[in-house]
Amino acid sequence: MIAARPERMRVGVPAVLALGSNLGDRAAIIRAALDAIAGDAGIELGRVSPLYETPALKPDGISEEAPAYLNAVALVRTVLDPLALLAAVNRVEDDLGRVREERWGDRTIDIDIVDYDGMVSDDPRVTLPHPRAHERAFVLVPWLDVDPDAVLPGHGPVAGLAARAGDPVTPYAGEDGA
Ligand code: A4P
Ligand code: MG
Repeated sequence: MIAARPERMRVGVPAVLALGSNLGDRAAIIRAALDAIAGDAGIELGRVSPLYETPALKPDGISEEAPAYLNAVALVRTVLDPLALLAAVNRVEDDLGRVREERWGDRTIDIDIVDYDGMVSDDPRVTLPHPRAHERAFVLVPWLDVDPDAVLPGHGPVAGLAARAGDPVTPYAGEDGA
């Protein structure tokens, strides 16, 4: 009998999730979100980036008044379609006390789908890739940590995008992000 190659036994498709928190015990909340994602029957959690501290980006630019974020990126594989994956991560947000008030408002946890198997979609419910990921160092830098060869569909290699993105990201000393 020929042994199956490990790749063949993998199920689902790869996706990239971005996590951000700027309220409460940010590191603990991101860790709890990752645990909940890992516990979802339809999602297999892969590599998780370190945490980065990043000033809050508001619709009119970076705000030093708003609480700073911790951001991280997680690679997953999933058998869920994009809408079902979004519903799953929205449930995790809700369970962790996310309140939706203002756009880009402060939040305990935000989980975005950055990339879903290279898919391109302008569905407003789940736009792929995430429409602002290409210009955000707080997404690109941690993504590069977990996948140095990553490519953002329609925008090119993440390494080049990260080098061009201007927002400051600082490795978070308090945690290892795992
Ligand atoms: N939606 C569409 N496409 C997606 C996708 N690919 N992933 C829809 C996730 N959601 C997607 O999301 C609003 C709507 O986007 C949902 O109905 C969903 O169907 P939301 O999470 O309720 O609200 P939001 O996150 O405030 O809105 P938005 O426009 O997605 O915000 P962004 O662009 O994600 O920005 N600053 C720092 N330093 N770090 C951050 O992480 N995050 C934001 C949020 C702003 N500033 C930040 C950070
Ligand atoms: Mg969001």
